[in-house]
Amino acid sequence: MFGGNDFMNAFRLRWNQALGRETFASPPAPVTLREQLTHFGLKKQSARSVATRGPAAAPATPSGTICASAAENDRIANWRCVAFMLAASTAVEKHAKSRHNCPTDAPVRPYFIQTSSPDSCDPAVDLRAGISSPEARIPAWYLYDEIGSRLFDVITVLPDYYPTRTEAAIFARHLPEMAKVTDLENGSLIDLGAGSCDKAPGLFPFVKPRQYVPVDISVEHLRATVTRLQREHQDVEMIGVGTDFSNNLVIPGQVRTERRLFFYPGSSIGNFTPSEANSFLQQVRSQMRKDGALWIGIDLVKDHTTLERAYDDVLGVTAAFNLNMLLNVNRIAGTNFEPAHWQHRALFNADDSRIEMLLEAKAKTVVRWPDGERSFSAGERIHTENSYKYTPDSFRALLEQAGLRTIGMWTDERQWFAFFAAVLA
Ligand code: AVI
Repeated sequence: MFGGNDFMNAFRLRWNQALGRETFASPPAPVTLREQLTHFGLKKQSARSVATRGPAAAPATPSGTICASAAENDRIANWRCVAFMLAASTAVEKHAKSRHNCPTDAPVRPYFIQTSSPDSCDPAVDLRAGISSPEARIPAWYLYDEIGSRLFDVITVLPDYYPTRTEAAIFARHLPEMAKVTDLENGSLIDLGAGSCDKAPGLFPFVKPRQYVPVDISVEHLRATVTRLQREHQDVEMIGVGTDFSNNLVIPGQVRTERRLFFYPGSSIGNFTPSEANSFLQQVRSQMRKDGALWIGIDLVKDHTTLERAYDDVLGVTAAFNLNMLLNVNRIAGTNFEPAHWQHRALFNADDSRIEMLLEAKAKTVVRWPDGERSFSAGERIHTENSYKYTPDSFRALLEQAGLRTIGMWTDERQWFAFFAAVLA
């Protein structure tokens, strides 16, 4: 629950931001919830209404979301956020209490928390800088607009793209043993990058979580799926968390600290550089106690033809996925990329042990935006994604560097993919 300490810490943070202060000297004078709400210009609402619709006069906040970091530099928004958190914390506690006593036919509701804003900087500025750089690059997350996300779903079922299928086969075969080794029944299953939550519910019968915490960049991505899942699993408390965990993993105080199982499937850690992967693992470690564990999927090094075919499939879906990024960038950065002037490349860089996805200019081309341009000669490339491939030993070493100890590793017959279980070292 949004307990006293967590609440006070969050309150102090907001309080300091509202005052423009870095540190907090003494706690604010105690006042009643009603006084706080009136002071901040918020209408008094019922607990239920705050939990499901947000505060009546809050700043632009997605409905039903507990705001923990809107408008970082706007003092007024900060004051309102304080009030919102006060109201929301009361609502969440009342809601949780009422769940204990509620008649069995009452619907159980998940709740949702956005702990950081997905768009904290100006993406157009970053994108133009990356395109202008001598070694042009576009960050991989721009692959995932609406079309890109659908194309990625198709990629996961392509005959050439083996990781998703191979990971599923490892689960089908080894899940009971994995659950036995980790032994985290009745804990919190924290699903990092949950998306459409299509993998973690398959773990429920084995892991038997008390809480399910899907985490994604935006809580809005989770809302419909988690609401449906909650109906199907009424005994599991569900808390959807929106946060950009690639930079900063913040697990809110409502998530129980005991027996946390962090679940990071899909070999997405391969899209981080080794140093980003190290800091991500350290953050996971910092949110985990001795009784917790991490389950993480990685793609293993294998013959280069198989690797390159997985990222340059015969049907051209990955090529479309990569080229579509240019349309997304045009919308965000005001550029005039013409996808027909570019071709997809996917090459294995053995020195760095990674697949590099690139877009290569077919002929000399000039890309323009409102106050700038960049000329590309024929064959010049833009780097769009890395997908690192590990050996069992190199990944074990990466875990160790981050202070995590491997307690199990499961792989498929061809040793193409692996799932690691790790605990605090
Ligand atoms: C999301 N991630 C693990 C995929 C990968 O294999 O690196 C992204 C991807 N890019 C092209 N195909 C798949």
